[in-house]
Amino acid sequence: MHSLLQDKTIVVMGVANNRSIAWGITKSLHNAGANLIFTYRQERSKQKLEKLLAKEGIDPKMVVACDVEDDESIQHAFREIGDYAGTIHGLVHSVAFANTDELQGEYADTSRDGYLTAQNISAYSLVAVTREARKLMTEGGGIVTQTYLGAERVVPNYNVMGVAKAALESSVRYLAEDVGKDGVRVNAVSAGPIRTLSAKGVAGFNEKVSAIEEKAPLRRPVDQDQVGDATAFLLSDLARGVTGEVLHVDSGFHIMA
Ligand code: NDP
Ligand code: KAL
Repeated sequence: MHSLLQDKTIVVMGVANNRSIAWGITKSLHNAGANLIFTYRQERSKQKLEKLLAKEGIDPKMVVACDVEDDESIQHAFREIGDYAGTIHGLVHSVAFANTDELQGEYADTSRDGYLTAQNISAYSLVAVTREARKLMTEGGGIVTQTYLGAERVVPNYNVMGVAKAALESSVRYLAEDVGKDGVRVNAVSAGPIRTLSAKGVAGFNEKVSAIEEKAPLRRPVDQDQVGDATAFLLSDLARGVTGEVLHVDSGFHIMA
């Protein structure tokens, strides 16, 4: 396992704290031998990240600020990464945001601003970071984003985020075609519900975990480590024939009627 991503340099976006899916991914990538670079938005996330890395004994290659709402911030971050690290082999996109008041009630009530915010941060950001990251993937590579079943089906309260995730999943396919000629693969993991900072306080979350425990073939909840290992697989040569794919890591919940 330790050699799966040996000598690979991978950029991880979206660690906010120890519950973040991106933190589960970090541990899997580290165990697989990867060198890691991190991006963060809020200073608070950077502090949490640095504490976690120290505690886990992970020595990051770089920690760089990157607000995916801002093209200049993205370009600046990847220029710094290129200048310091040179070639990268992977990118993990684990970032999403919608206003809390749009994550309840009817989707029909979504405001134009709220719609655009969700699309901007949660879907367009993958397009923008893929464009910058591919320039540094001179030896080919893998890009993995995080999505949810609400992209495919109507999940109460997920609303505007479901529509943003539908755009994200479609972007995975279109981007896979664009960058495939450079030997870069683009895939998504569709995770079951995991209690993270983002999930905190959003309506209907607990019921979603109960539904997995009752209805999913494996009858147990999904955790960050399971998503981490699936992401490590998709970034590795084991998945060299896989691109444009959405891999469900949800105890099989999505196959049930
Ligand atoms: P977290 O709250 O731990 O992570 C969300 C991250 O998004 C934070 O690190 C946050 O950074 C970052 N972020 C938000 N806006 C921006 C921005 N403008 N620029 C840069 N970073 C930004 O939650 P999760 O780990 O749950 O979420 C990670 C991904 O997993 C998301 O795409 C989510 O939709 C997806 N997902 C989550 C599931 C779950 O059940 N938790 C299920 C399926 C998918 P900061 O705090 O520094 O602003
Ligand atoms: C059906 C589910 C129940 C929950 C409904 C909506 C969940 C939306 C996810 C979205 C990413 C949440 C937010 O954007 C929260 C935001 O409005 C407030 N939180 C923050 O600003 C915190 C501090 C920062 C760190 O968060 C972000 N995002 O920056 C869906 C469940 C079952 C599965 C989930 C949670 C899916 C998912 O996409 O996260």
